[in-house]
Formats: sequence, C-alpha cells, structure tokens
Amino acid sequence: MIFETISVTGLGYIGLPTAAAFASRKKSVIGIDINQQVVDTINRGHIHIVEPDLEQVVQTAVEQGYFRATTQPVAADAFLIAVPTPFMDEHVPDMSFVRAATMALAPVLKKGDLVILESTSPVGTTEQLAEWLAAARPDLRFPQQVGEHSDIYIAYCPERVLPGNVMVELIKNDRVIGGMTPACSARACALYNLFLEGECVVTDARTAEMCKLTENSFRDVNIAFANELSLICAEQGIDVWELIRLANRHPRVNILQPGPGVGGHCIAVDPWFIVAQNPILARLIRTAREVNDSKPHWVLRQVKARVADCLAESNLRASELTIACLGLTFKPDIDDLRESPALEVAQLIAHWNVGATWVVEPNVHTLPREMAAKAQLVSLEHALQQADVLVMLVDHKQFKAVNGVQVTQRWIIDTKGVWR
Ligand code: SAJ
Repeated sequence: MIFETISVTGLGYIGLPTAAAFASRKKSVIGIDINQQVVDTINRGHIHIVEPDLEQVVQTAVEQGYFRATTQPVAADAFLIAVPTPFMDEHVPDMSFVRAATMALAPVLKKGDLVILESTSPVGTTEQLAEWLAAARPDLRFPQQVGEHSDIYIAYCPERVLPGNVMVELIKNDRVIGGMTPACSARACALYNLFLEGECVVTDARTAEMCKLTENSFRDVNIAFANELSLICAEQGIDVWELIRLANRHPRVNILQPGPGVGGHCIAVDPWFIVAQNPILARLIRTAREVNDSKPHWVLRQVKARVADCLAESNLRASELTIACLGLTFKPDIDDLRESPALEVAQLIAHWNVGATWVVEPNVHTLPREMAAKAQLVSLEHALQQADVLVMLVDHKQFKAVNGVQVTQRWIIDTKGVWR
C-alpha cells in the first residue's frame, strides 16, 4: 500500500492541517478547495485560519514542493473529504458539500484508490457516498457490490481534533477507522499511520459515523448540565463556579464549565444529526441542545437587568450608556466565529439598541457584517476605562490577564467566571 499522492478536498480547519501533516511526512499532497482565494493563499505558503503551528508546516511543505492547492480534483492514490456538513432548516443535515466533493473526484478515480470521508455525517452517509461513486463509475467495483474484492476502498474516519490544539491532537489522538470492509479499514490505517502516533481503532463505517456524533453529543449534554446549573445558581444566589469546583472534588464527579452557550461547528451541530435520525428516542440529546441554545437569551435578560440597575443607580440616560462585550469567538484564543454564542449575545445587545455597543475581540480585526452597523470594535484598555457595563463572553487570555481588582465597573455580567 504505497500512497504516492494524497488528495484532500476541503482546506478548512480539518482538511488543511491534515493535508499539511501528510506533506510534512514528505508525501505529495494536493489540496482541493472551491475557494480560489484559499487556494492562492496556501500556494503562497500562507494560511487563512488561525491555528497554532499550522502556518509553519504549510509554508515548509509548499516551499519543498510537497503540498499544492487547486480548485479541481486530479488523480491521486488516496482521497480524503473534509468539507462542511452544516444543517438546514429544522436542523436537518445538509450533505450537499459532501455530495459535490464526491462527484467531483469520481472522474479521476482509478482501481486501487482509497476514498475516506472525514466530515461529520449522519449514520449511513459512507454507504450513500459509495452509491454515488458506483453510479458515477460503473466501470469500477465498489465494496457494497463485491465486498473485499472491490477496486475502490472506502472508509469513514472522523477527525476528533480540538481547534487551537490541532497540530498536536491530529498526531497524538487515537483514530476511529470505519472501513466498509476489513480491507478498506486496513488501507485507511496504513494511510493515517504515515503520521499518526495514536492508535487506529478499527470498526465499521456506521459505528464510526455514530461514534463521532456520540463524542460531541456527550460533551454537549455535559455542558448543558453546567449551563442549567448556572441558571439555577443565579436564582438561588449561589456562585456556580464555586459550586462546580467543590462538587468536582468528589472522585467521580467532573462537571464542565458554564458559559454564554455552546458554539463552534461541531458540538452545536452534531447532536442534531442524531436527533434528525432519531426524533422520538433522542430526548436527552435534544433537550441538551435546547438548554445550550437558549443560554444567549438568558444572558441577554441578565444584561437587561444589570442595565436597569445601572440606569436606576447612576445619572446616565439610556442613550448615553455604553455596554462593552468582551469576546466574540466561540471559545478562547481562536478567531472562529462559527455558531458563536458570544457573537449571538453581542448581536442581541447591539440590536436591543440601548446606548452604544462596543466589542473587544483581540483575535478579529473587523466586525462581522451583521454587527458592523450596530457596534464598534474597541481595545480592551478603552473598554475597561470607558464602558459603563461589561459583558464577559469569552475567557481569552488577554481578559484573564486583567486583575479583577483593577476592573472598576460596578455592572458586570461575567458568563465565564473570569473576574470572580
Ligand atoms: N464549552 C463550554 N464549557 C466547557 C467546555 C466547552 O461552554 O466546559 C463550550 C466552548 O466555549 C465552545 C463549545 O463548548 O463554545 C465547544 O468547545 P469545545 O472546546 O468543547 O469543542 P470544539 O467544538 O472546539 O471541538 C469539539 C471537540 N469534541 C469533544 O471534545 C468531544 C473536538 O475533539 C472535536 O474534534 C471537534 O469538536 C469536532 O471537530 O467535532
């Protein structure tokens, strides 16, 4: 099983680091992306996302000729698909990017090639992908037709890397390998073992698909527990962070941290894939999503209550008031705004239209379009000196570095317990 050329479709938060990891092992890697700007950036040795240590690996791989990007698939020995799988209305998964990526590579497939789906997908997607390919290439034999003797090997191998620590976790984490046949799994293991230090754990494609959804649903349910506790504690006059710290001293209790909600393209999305396929059975998973999704609105109600206190206790008029939102990204020390509850809270505040809304976000240089007309990006120093109300939304390192004692504002809504 020699993989001379490896193709990676989708050069985003997962595809780009994965392509770079193969290229760093001196494999010829072709990255495919529909976005010409992304392709051009990468071919100049730069990256379009923020991820520690990634740019250096990409730059070296491009300079040494192991990695190039293009918009059209070309022949390769292994094809990885790492395109987005968002959801549409009613939280139904949108598989159109997976389908488009699959159909685009179909014409360049040849006997002996390996196709791996990495995108988070509902159970059964890998079998569906195999059907799409079989329909497009009747000249080739696929696993669902001939089992072990197929011309094309197909597997589902989900990524499980944590944004912000991708270059470490990509190499170190164990990898679930769900081949359509044992031969497919063996090929996929051989491919990942080019850079993997963790173990390849082999299963079938459907279990691997469910495993990915399960991991993120587990985390979502556990964060929902923390978020529900934070609502209850606010009502009971209890410091939720103190409570969790104490409860976690029990040897079998490990409660996660509350926040403004749950964001990112994974945990806020993937559990819905289980709910969409199992609407009657997935009660806890659905409720966890609802608890986490409703948290930004609860935060807004807290902000409104504090602002009412502020107006009652100061000489300010509502129009003179300044509310500073600290953080917009979906978690600390990244630039990713996808499904960000912090962004949602800031938008709700800005559209509430009381006084001025300021935003402090050290990882973003311009406000997203939907906020630009309603809010203003300011420095942390400026917000700390001038704002009337502070809303802590993301525990960025710059915010944690501020000593809470130096914060003079009386009206603070701290969703992350940073300045307790
Ligand atoms: N969050 C909390 N409280 C916590 C932990 C997280 O409110 O105690 C929030 C974060 O602020 C963020 C959201 O949850 O808004 C998700 O952040 P995260 O750090 O839990 O996860 P992601 O989305 O960055 O990455 C997850 C990881 N999955 C698990 O930990 C089970 C990662 O391993 C997956 O590879 C990734 O999803 C993915 O791509 O699916």
